[in-house]
Amino acid sequence: LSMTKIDSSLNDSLVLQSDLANEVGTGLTQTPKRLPSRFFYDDEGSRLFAEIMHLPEYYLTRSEYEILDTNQAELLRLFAADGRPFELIELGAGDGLKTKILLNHFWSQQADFTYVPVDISQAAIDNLTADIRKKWPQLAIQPRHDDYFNAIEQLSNRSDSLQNRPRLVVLFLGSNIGNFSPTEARDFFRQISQSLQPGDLVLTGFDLQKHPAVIHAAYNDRQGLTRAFNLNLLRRINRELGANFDLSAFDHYEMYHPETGEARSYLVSQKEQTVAIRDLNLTVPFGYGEIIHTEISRKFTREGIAQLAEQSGFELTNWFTDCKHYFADVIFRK
Ligand code: AVJ
Repeated sequence: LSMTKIDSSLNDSLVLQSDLANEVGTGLTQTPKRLPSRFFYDDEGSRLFAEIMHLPEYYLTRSEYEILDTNQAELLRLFAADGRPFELIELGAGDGLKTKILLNHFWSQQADFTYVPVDISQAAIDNLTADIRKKWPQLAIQPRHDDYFNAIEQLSNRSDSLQNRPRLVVLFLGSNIGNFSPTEARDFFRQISQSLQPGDLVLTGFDLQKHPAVIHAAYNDRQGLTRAFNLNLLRRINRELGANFDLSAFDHYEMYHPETGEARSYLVSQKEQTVAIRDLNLTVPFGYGEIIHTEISRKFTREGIAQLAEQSGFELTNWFTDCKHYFADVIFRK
């Protein structure tokens, strides 16, 4: 699991630059070429992803929305059990589209909680904070511009004593875990588990295995937003590392493999070409049809999720799904 140290006083294009440089340098000199999907989320990438969530083909968001909407009362009962205050820490909050359903309900029920959205995009966190302050001026919110790993590390360094501490409820929605390898996913939840106290909870979303055509379409939308999202990675490298990728010479390609549950995204070089990356003093040759692997969006089974909980020191206590059984939100209890 690559740990990215972030100085939250700087903006994300600055702080991740050396990390981006390293990963681009190694990823584009390997065969097959690859770039890590976490670099999708510069401000433009975060904006494009927010649009993807509204696409007809991108069922994940609607399915999870339905789950949270249907189960909001039950979730509040679980979070606020024993009448203890709770802290809702959302890793990768983005525009908070789905979380606002919960915030709205919790607020209307006068629940005693603080919302701590964490996101790698400064613009995303600023917009979300402004929106929430407008909708619910009295809601306690502590926004953090940070990456997941740092935010988790902070959980265990809290100064409040155990007795006075609110229950921590970590939200990790949207099947963001799908971008991790199985080992990374296990290590990620282990790290969260080690930072929590017994009784603390994680509410996390998993996209489930289903008809391959449904999954394939979600990453091949007709409007071409997923394509723009994927290509934006090259634009970012042009801007931040002084590269000269010609975006019109690369195409988007996605492939879902139902035996492994992996949806893989690629950028495809449409001709033989050489790209110069000034800041790395590197030229990268591309063959005709050569790919850069940019993302894995893993799809899960119920057994796989149960195993993940067990391997990372959690108990899977609740399982919520949408009416089509496309998606699951589950509670992992420490
Ligand atoms: C935000 C990681 C859940 O993998 O479905 C959307 C990102 N990539 N379309 C996903 C994404 C292409 C998304 N996650």
